[in-house]
Amino acid sequence: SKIGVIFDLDGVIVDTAKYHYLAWKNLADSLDFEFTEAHNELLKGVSRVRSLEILLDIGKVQLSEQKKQEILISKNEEYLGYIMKMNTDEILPGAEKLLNTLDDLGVNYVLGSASKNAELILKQVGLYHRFFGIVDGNAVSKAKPDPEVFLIGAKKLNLLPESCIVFEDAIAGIEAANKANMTSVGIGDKETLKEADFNFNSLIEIPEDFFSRFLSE
Ligand code: B16
Ligand code: MG
Repeated sequence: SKIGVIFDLDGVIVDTAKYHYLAWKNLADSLDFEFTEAHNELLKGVSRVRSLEILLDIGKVQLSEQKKQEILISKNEEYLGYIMKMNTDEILPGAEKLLNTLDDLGVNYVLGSASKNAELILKQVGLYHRFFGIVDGNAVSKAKPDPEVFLIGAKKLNLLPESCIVFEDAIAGIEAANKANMTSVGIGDKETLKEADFNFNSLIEIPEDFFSRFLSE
């Protein structure tokens, strides 16, 4: 196909942010500071290591490198416990329909996520086999807003960046897509994601003929 699509995972295909929140909150509790859902917004689309730095800043806590490494491991273990209980019910509304539309149009799609657990999460919700390729936190050296994750996605799709459409829920992700010279579609609050080329509150709102403008150009 002349176009391809790159999907972010957390916040677009599934809502894993709530599980990250549970795990980070337990950590904050153990370090004796408050970590709210508003704070959690700051961690969306951000890498695991960077998330910990932001969290410790919020709590004004300083830890040794070794302690931080231990925390990253135990946080992920707790998070994986939640992930292992996920099933197809947790696919966000509109996601499967959108993938079906792309299949019907013969448009390939890949994943472009910061998560190192992306493969496992997609398998849990039964969508892994549908993706043409996976680019995740294990494949990149530079986190969003660096465009690396999406540029690797374009290579997997065998397309130029300008032929790729990115679906993202995080500011850093929209910034990465724009830097990559791709079409950016913001999923979520329009004010927050105002840098996006297109905005929708959720995948349900994407019209059936959304891709025709790109296919006929
Ligand atoms: P992990 P996305 C991101 O996923 C999450 O939004 C972010 O909160 C998380 O810290 C990051 O993945 C890393 O996740 O700890 O599983 O490697 O939105 O890029 O799909
Ligand atoms: Mg996201």
